[in-house]
Amino acid sequence: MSQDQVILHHYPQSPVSEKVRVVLGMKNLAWKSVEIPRLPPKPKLMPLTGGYRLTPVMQIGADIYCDTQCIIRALEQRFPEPTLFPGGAAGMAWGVGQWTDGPLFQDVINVALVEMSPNMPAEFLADRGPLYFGPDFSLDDIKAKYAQCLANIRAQFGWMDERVAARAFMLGDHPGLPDALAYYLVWFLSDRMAAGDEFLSQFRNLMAWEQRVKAIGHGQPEDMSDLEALQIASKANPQTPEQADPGDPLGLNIGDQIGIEPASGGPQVTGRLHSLSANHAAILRQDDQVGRVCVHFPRMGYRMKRLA
Ligand SMILES: N[C@@H](CCC(=O)N[C@@H](CS)C(=O)NCC(=O)O)C(=O)O
Repeated sequence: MSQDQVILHHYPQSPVSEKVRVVLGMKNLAWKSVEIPRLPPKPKLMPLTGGYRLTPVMQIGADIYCDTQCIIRALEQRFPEPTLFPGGAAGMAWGVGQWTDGPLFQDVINVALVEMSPNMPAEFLADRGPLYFGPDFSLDDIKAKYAQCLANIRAQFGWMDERVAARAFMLGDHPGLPDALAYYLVWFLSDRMAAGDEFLSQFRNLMAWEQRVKAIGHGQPEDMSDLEALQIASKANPQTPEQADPGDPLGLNIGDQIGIEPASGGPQVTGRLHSLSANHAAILRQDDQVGRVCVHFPRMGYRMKRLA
C-alpha cells in the first residue's frame, strides 16, 4: 500500500465528513473508507487519536489528522492539483470556514436537532445536545430558537445563492474550498429538515449549484475495516518532519509535553510537540496498540498548553 494512502474514518450521515468527501471528489482521489460509530466509545479510533472523538479523522500511515481544517490543508499539500484555490484564491478562503463552521453551522445544527428530535434515540440527544449547545443544553431552549435560526439560515443561504447567480462555483468556473464549506450545510439541511426541499426551493441558483457540486462525487472510495487501519498505523512510522515555530505566541518548543483540545471542550490529547506553525500543531504519542503516531490539529479553534 502506498505511503500516501488516504484513510478516512467517518460515517455516512456525518455532514462535516461530507465536506471532506467532496474535497476528495474535487481531487478525484482513491481513498479508503473506515466506518466509525456515531456515538462514543470509539474503541478502534481512540488508539489513533489519543482521545479526540469528533468525526471525521484522516489517517495516512501513522500520521493522524484531526478536524476538517487540518485534513483539508494536508490534502491540499499532498495533492496540490487540482487546487482548492483556483484563480489564486488561497489565504482568506480559509476564513470562510470560520463563518460556515461557526455561526452558520450553529444555526443549521439547531434546526437539524429539532427536526430529528421526535425520532432521535435518547442517548444520541444526550450526546449531541451538550456537544453543540454546552452543558446547560435543553431541547426546549433549542425549539424556542428554531424560527430565529431558520431566519438566519435564510439570510445566509441567500448570500450563497447570490454568489453563484452568475458563476458555476463559488470562486468561478472551477470548484474550490468555499464550495465544500458551503455544500455540506446545504446537504445537511436538505437531508434532516422534513420540509427541506420546500425551504431550499427559494434559492434557485443555490439549488442548481448543489447539483453541480453533487455531480463532482467523492473520488474513489473503497471500504476498509477498522482493524486493518489500526494494523497499517502500527506498521508505519510517522512521516512528518520536525518543525519549530520560533514566532509561536505561546512560546511552545519542540519536545514540550503538551495537551491540546477543541476550544469548544472535549477530551485533551497529550503528547510531545513535534511540528508547529501558525496553522498547524502535531504531537507524537506512544500508544499500546499502534505504537508511535503523529497526531495533527489545526490551531484555530483549538487550545494548546504546555503540561510539563
Ligand atoms: N471542527 C470539527 C467539527 C467536527 C464535528 O463536529 N463533527 C461531528 C460529526 S458531523 C461530530 O463529531 N459529531 C460527534 C461524533 O461524531 O462523535 C471539524 O471540522 O472536523
